Amino acid sequence: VEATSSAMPFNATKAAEYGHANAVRPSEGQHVAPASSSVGASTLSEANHSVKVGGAAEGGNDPAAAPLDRVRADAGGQVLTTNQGVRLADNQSSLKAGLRGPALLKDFILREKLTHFDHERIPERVVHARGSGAHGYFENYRPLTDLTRAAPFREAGKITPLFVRFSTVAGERGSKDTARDVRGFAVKFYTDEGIWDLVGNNMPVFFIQDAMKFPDLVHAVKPEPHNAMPQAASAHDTFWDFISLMPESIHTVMWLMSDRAIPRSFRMMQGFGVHTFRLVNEAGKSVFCKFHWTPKLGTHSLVWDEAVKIAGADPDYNRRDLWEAIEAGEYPEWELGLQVFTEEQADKFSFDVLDATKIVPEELVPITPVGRMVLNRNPDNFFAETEQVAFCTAHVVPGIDFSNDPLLAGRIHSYVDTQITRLGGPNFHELPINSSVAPVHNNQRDGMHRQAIHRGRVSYEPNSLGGGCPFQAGAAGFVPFPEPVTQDEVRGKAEKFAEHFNQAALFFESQSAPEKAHIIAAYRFELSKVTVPAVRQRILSMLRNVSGELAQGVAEGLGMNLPEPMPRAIAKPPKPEVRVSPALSMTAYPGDGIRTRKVAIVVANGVVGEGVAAIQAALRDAGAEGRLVGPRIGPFTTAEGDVMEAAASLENEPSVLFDALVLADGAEAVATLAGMGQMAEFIRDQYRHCKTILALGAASGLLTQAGIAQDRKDEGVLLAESGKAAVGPFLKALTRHRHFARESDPPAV
Ligand code: HDE
Repeated sequence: VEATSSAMPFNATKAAEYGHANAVRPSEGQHVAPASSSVGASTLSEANHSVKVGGAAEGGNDPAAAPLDRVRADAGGQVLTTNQGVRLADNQSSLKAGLRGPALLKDFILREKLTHFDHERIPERVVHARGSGAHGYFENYRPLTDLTRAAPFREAGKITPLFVRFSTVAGERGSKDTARDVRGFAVKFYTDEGIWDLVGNNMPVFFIQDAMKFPDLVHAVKPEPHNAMPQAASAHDTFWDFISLMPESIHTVMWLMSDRAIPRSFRMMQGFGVHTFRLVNEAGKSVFCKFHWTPKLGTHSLVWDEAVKIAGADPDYNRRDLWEAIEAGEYPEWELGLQVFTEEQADKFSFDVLDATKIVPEELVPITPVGRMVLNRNPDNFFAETEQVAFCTAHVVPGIDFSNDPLLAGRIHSYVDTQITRLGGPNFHELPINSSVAPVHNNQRDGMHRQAIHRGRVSYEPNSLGGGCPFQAGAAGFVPFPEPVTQDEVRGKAEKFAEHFNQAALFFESQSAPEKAHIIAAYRFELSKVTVPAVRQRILSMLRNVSGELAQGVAEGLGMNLPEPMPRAIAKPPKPEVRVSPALSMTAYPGDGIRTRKVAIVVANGVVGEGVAAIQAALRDAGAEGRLVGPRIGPFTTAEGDVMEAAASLENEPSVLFDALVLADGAEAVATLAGMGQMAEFIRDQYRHCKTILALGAASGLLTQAGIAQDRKDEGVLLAESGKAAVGPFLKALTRHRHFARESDPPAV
């Protein structure tokens, strides 16, 4: 078989070594040294030299992209082969002894295909199994060299490529996106000085204080081991049993019961590094630091009834949203902010900054914006990139260091360790998505799936045979912050770790009225799924230490009496510095405008086309989408005699997949829709989920039919005669996203 330059041989490097790309056999004794500048001839790690970009990166201009070219495979115009490059004559039938005879063992082609297929799956992540990823970049605003020598923060305008993976925690790889859960927010920075993974969550605190408890927490929340139920849900006995015995978890559970646990979009949630980290500057001076990502689109969430229905209508809801936004050029963006404080400041706080169940309120240490992250490229291949990406908290670069947070300590071990099982050995750093854009040279060798072909005899240091290379970097390398340690070895916790309720109360008291109501409803729902009354009772006794209003509301919802408050671990808890922090409410981050919001414009034959066109154009101008939804998909004739295409139907994209609703005018269309049960359901869900509804002309009858009578009209339910007149008020109402003033528990509609 002759390899031609148009049909690229699989291993171009090898062919080149023998002198020309068409070579089929090496000539005797010939050896061609690989040109050091040629990507094809170098080792994988050498090939990953950073291609640095000054200034702001354009859409898709990602310096981490080019190194991946070496492994990108495109089959366009290519012949089908086995993994060994043998061309396949027939990919339809196995080899048999006669047309009706037995299949033959010597059919290596069938066997290779089935064997590979049998091993297509790798173990899913033990937590955060379900995730979605995207490429992008970080752009630094100004030099932070006084604080840190970390490469991404060195110059103004500096661009560092990155890959982000968002995830749910408890559900399996194929579970739904809209489970009530923490969301992972993991960022891999491909810095000039190596990989830095900031493996965070969309909530700034964690359930436990010490890594020792992590397997227990995960076992408690995962499906129960005897019957593997429930999938992707914390609403079951074992989770709440564990929580009821772990008062340190209550602060994070408050966040979990809030709307933060059901984000409208990955693009509309905050991210947090959670732990206290260290920044270290060139002079070796260190400060403490907490990392915050704030989305440009603001923080927005679903409501619970909606999240439950979306799980059926589109289990890929958040994944699709991220994918479609990036495909449409609506690149999601976050601002990175730092809370920087000294050890002396930290010592004075009423809480311990090494305790991951605590935040540092912004009132004590404000957040300083330092740069922005833009996600501008979808992965080429889900498995190769999003599934195989390996985030590890141990991956830090010079200028970033750890604090003594005991939870972080466990993570520094756990993440590298888990990849060895999940990705099949210690060479996962060579997978293209994981490999550094800074050169990698060391004396680590061999192991399963080694890609690099290390040359020469030397795989030890010190050496003279290799000219002493690779050599130590000294002060230019990673130098750990020399934190003094002179204490006895103990199992235990520092005193301030024993206070569990102050910040849970701070969180609840900082919420708006609708947010508080949603938290109470979430506790009610989750605990209503708990079958053991003693567990519910213990949670209620815990909640009494958080807020009387909360405990009372939950108890009423469960038909229970309030028990005594849970005894506190310390009799006289320290007074909190802050009792209300507005930044803890999602209302603090409304975001700018309505870009990428999806509006359903319901049409049928006989619809008044002029109104539809006016609304659609206005939405387009505002960066939102007006999607035509019909009794079925396909063409419809307007009252004016034009043809409109419905992209969706009431059946295939139900109400919960839209942020707002427009009911178009036209007697014939309204009559058709009035005869469809799904229409009333569609309207009722829009209303119940507090979305903006606009009815044009005769369509107001559909509202009445759905039970939204005159006395239920509010600022989010708009009536108008013409589309043109309605545009202004409609867009204004849409900017508010939800109209919680209409909400009641139980829902009136
Ligand atoms: Fe993780 N966590 N974790 N975690 N975690 C994993 O690593 C672990 C914790 C977080 O998109 C695992 O590669 C321990 C806190 C994210 O690939 C595993 C402890 C925070 C992701 C693991 C924690 C996180 C993971 C599973 C306590 C927020 C997904 C697969 C000591 C700051 C990353 C894997 C991705 C994944 C262990 C606690 C966030 C098993 C032992 C706190 C976002 O190694």
